[in-house]
Amino acid sequence: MIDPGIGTVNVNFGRQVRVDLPEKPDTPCLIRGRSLKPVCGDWVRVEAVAGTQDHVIVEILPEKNHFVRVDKRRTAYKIAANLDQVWIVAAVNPAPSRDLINSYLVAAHALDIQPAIIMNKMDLGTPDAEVVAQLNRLEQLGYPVFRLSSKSGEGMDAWREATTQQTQILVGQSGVGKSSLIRYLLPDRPIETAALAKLTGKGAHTTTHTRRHALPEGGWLIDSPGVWEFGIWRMPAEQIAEGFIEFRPRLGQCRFNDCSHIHEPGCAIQAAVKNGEIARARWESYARILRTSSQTG
Ligand SMILES: Nc1nc2c(ncn2[C@@H]2O[C@H](COP(=O)(O)OP(=O)(O)OP(=O)(O)O)[C@@H](O)[C@H]2O)c(=O)[nH]1
Ligand SMILES: [Mg+2]
Ligand SMILES: [Zn+2]
Repeated sequence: MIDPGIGTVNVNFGRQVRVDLPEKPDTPCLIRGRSLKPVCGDWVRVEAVAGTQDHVIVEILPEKNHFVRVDKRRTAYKIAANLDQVWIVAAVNPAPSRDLINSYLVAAHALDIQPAIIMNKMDLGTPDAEVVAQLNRLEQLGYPVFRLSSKSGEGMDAWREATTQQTQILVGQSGVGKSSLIRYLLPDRPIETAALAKLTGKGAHTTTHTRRHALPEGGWLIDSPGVWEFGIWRMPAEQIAEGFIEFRPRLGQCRFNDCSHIHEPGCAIQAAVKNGEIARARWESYARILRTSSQTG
């Protein structure tokens, strides 16, 4: 074996993995052993097999962080590694279910990856009043919110500028236009997108693999298959509360150490909701996410 070095995974097709190696971009590689499961963005050590053209991934190097998707049993699976930012993509249509964006925010904070929000398909009109109010609240809390249309081009220059120099993953339900956003920045790349199903208005899971795309001005965007309904994995109640960033300065100030901030007396969070310092809609969303997360399913 010869050592062509350390590379970064672009996409894992199962048997074949494509790796950006020094001097050898997007090299097809095999995996040594069944226990190695490299994902998009993983740093891997690759060896060339002597006397052949084959390359083999022999080791996954320690990761900085990773993003997950969650299956029906609410088990988390790693889908991409070594990220700087998560773009939570929602759209005017299909509209986000009411706790979807907050759930993604909780997930991003739990994984310690910086989140930002995209409302796509603004060419279709204004989102529902509740969604508009939610986006304004999130903006006030300091989250970047980009209102875009990859169809009309609205907002796309500002977004392009925000995407350079980092490794970013786009997540969000199927059909919100994640792949279309990437295609807008990379018009020459064959990136699959597809119309929403006529009957359901849902996306049809067009993107099948999590894949990394290099941007011309630096940085990488990772496209991922949409999830229709993203529940969060089972996590401790405190971690859900920490995913609501305006709760953080008040955590630890409740009368009871194990306060769930829902019904207990002497609760600093409920007090802040009563006096208007925390938006009631956010607290209600927290309560629903907490309840769903503790259900067994
Ligand atoms: N009107 C409008 N339609 C859009 C916009 N962006 C994407 N679409 C359409 O929405 C549909 C879904 O777009 P995709 O980019 O495939 O969505 P996706 O999020 O990648 O979906 P999955 O790969 O299934 O997760 C396609 O028909 C797109 O043409 C937009 O800004 N405005
Ligand atoms: Mg897609
Ligand atoms: Zn409390």
